[in-house]
Amino acid sequence: MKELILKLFEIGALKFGQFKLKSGMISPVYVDLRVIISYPKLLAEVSELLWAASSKAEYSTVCGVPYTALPMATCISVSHSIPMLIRRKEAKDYGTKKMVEGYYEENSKCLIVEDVVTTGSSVLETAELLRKHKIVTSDAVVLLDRQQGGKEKLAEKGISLRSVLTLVEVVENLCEMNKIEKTVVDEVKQFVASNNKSLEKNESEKSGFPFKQKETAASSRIYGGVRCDRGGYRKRAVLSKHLVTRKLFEIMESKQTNLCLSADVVSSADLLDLADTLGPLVCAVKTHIDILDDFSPKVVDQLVEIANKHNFLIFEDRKFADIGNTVKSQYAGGAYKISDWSDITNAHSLPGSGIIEGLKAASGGRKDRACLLIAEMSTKNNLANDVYKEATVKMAEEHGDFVIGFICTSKVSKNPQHVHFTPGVKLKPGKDAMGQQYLTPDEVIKNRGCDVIIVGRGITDSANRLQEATAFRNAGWAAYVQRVSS
Ligand code: 5IU
Repeated sequence: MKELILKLFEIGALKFGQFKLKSGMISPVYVDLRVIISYPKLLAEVSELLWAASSKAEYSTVCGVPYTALPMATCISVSHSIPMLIRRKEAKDYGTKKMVEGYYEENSKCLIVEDVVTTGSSVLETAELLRKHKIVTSDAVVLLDRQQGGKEKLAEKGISLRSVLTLVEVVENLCEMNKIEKTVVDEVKQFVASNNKSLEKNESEKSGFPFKQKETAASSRIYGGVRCDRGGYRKRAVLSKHLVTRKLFEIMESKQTNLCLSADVVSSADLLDLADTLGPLVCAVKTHIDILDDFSPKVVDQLVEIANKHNFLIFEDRKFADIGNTVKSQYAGGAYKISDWSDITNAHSLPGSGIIEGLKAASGGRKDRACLLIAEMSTKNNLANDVYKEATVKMAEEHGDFVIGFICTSKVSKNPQHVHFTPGVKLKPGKDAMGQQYLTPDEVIKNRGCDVIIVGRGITDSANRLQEATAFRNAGWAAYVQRVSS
């Protein structure tokens, strides 16, 4: 490895000094592996190392993340007779409009090849596109891991990242070879650590507790052998088994928001604009994809991109209600292919547990897909009574690998892993002309013990949506802070 590191240093692929990154952050190291293509021997060597690093992965095709990793994937393909796929960055505007070029079989496995990983978002983008084409992507390999959370982020999405080199290993070796000073090594190590730390610190500083929350006998209880506070999203993130629940609670804590925007608009442009403008303020965006007048698969691609950019979950409010066999096709197929792009969907418990089996089957066992059961509705004279509600909670308990919580108007389950989403929220109580009933964020979060407020017209009908969304976000978060610190 020493030789490789030295060569990379010598060709200027690694530079040390003060560099302003895309994010605005000042980094003591700059990595530019594009230059490798000017050194064919090195390119071949690097590709062999990438191939060797992924020897434990199972795959029948390779796909490079455009552009730098494309020649690396090509070398692996040619040297080891492994068919290659190319992921387009933009669809051609003529011909077949394919986003993935090359022959593949449904459910075949593909190894993603990348040159450098920082946050993992480029690998993830490629994985999501391949997954959309029903290509299994559970492994990726990278030449250099900058150790800035990418590996962990990808693991959350079910992708195991192997690397040939890590940044710390690179600088330690260069120092041993007297190429850089020890002070530079320390600076880089500090940069790596503070990047991770600043994430942690951000989270804890942003936890929203004006005074440190103490876990007292009164504020905590034992659930399933785990001691937890009554409502702390952070603790619940840690003890939650389901990936989506963990992710949701983590987003809520790090962005300090329990607001889910109900983006009930009829134009794609309006939907995307809302998601992009209000994305920083929300933990989730709820869609009714079938009310768009101008739906096209491109809209959900763009929505996923925006969700990644602003770190929120997508929740398609489909309210499945049919037999298992039918919802299976409704969830994965049809025009909308909901399971491809929506992290969360919801279902009525009315048909019994077969509906969950059907949805689960359609999700293909993906761990990053989850469902909420409708335990209660916000509307006047709805038919959900206590017996129905209790049976719904029991059904959720029995399907914890897919059901993560409820749509409800008050806390229905004591299981801290269950998330309670509440629709029918405005800043003042009230109703609409068709049976909708509104509660305030304070009532929903503080008094009724729910976790997420779902707000639609309270925001979308406002002349200043950003201002209104901020007001809902602040009200929801303040109610949460009061709940957990009381
Ligand atoms: N929604 C409800 N009540 C429910 C369920 C879903 O309002 O019981 I289940 C949906 C409907 C709409 C959003 O998409 O939540 C609420 O929108 P408004 O905030 O505009 O009322």
